[in-house]
Amino acid sequence: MAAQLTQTALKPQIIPTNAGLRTFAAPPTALQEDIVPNDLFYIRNHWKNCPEIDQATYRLAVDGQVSTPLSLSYEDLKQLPQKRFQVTFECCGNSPVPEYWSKALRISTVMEGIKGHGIMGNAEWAGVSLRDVLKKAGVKDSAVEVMFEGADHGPDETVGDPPDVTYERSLPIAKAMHPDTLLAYEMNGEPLPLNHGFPLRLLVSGWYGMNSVKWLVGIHVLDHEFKGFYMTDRYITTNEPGSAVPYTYYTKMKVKSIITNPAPGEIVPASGYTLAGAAWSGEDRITKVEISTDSGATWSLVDTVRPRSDYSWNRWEHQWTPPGPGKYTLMCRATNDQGDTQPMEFPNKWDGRGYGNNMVFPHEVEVR
Ligand SMILES: Nc1nc2c(c(=O)[nH]1)N[C@H]1C(S)=C(S)[C@@H](COP(=O)(O)O)O[C@H]1N2
Ligand SMILES: [Mo]
Repeated sequence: MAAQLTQTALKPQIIPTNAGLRTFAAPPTALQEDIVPNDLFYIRNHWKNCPEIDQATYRLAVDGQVSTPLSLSYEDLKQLPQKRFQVTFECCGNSPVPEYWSKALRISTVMEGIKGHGIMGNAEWAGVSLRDVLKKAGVKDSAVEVMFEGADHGPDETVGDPPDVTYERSLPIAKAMHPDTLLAYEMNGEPLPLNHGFPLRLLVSGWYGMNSVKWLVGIHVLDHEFKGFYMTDRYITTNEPGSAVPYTYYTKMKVKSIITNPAPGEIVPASGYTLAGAAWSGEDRITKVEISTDSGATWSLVDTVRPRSDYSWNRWEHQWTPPGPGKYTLMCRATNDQGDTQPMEFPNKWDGRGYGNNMVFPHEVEVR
């Protein structure tokens, strides 16, 4: 019995990031492998209980600016041509700087999971092109956006107001019609787990996580911009005072990279060590990853950047022989094919939310 308890304690588990048990981060070691296993993949739910949908009676409504409104069963969706590929995504609240740990979450206690970069993951997804479903319904010329309705609703998690709001997000028609925007029913070869949106979720390849609506029950084609609560009151950043555009609405993921090896607390041997990590940039390509082992004073190109698979992160490695025992601050910095490089500091300082942090992160290590 005692042995069994020890075994359970050693098994890596997702880590709560808020007191309401709505968000769980992947443990740092789960980000060391190419694919994050389903039971360690981060969970971001707006309400504690997720909807339990019966696959047999499930229907997906497709309506609005279409010539033929549809009501599709799980089996109907399975009949359509399948697409299967890897997609990395992160919550736009991933990697908040320490000043925002409690502020962004409106809690006084800092939960362990909020530290680091665990509110992200990479998995292999299978499903159908949203485009195929929209084409079946016949999108009218009047269409501007497509709104996605989740089955979950309730009072807003932080302030309780609105008292009953549904998780709904929209996409511009061009992204909705992109062949790699998926309606996913499988995650790493298994039916979508309950917490990840069973039986069906939207998967907006290359974009921040909040766009990928889980427990998807409605696809509504609109002739106007959708102004729902989770579009206009959440997941935005107030721009610097005096900016021409007042808000940033997060869409495609910004260029970013992290160090995964060594994991926090892991001691690096003085004889040498292979540093490793991941780099990604939404729809764009990573062209360069640099590493610094002296707090950003000097930089060199990492030894190896592995090609990404579809929309996955790029894994990278770098051989390091430390000058000697002691404490070091490591950093990695990625650049994409648009010429964007990670900033050295948190980019949205004036805003209280902590979203969209793609800064170069200090990674403290001890060499013995
Ligand atoms: N219906 C619904 N979809 C949702 C959410 C939600 O709470 N309800 N959370 C969103 C957010 S903020 C993120 S980051 C991702 C997280 O997906 P995951 O829990 O599968 O990792 O789902 C998005 N889709
Ligand atoms: Mo999120």
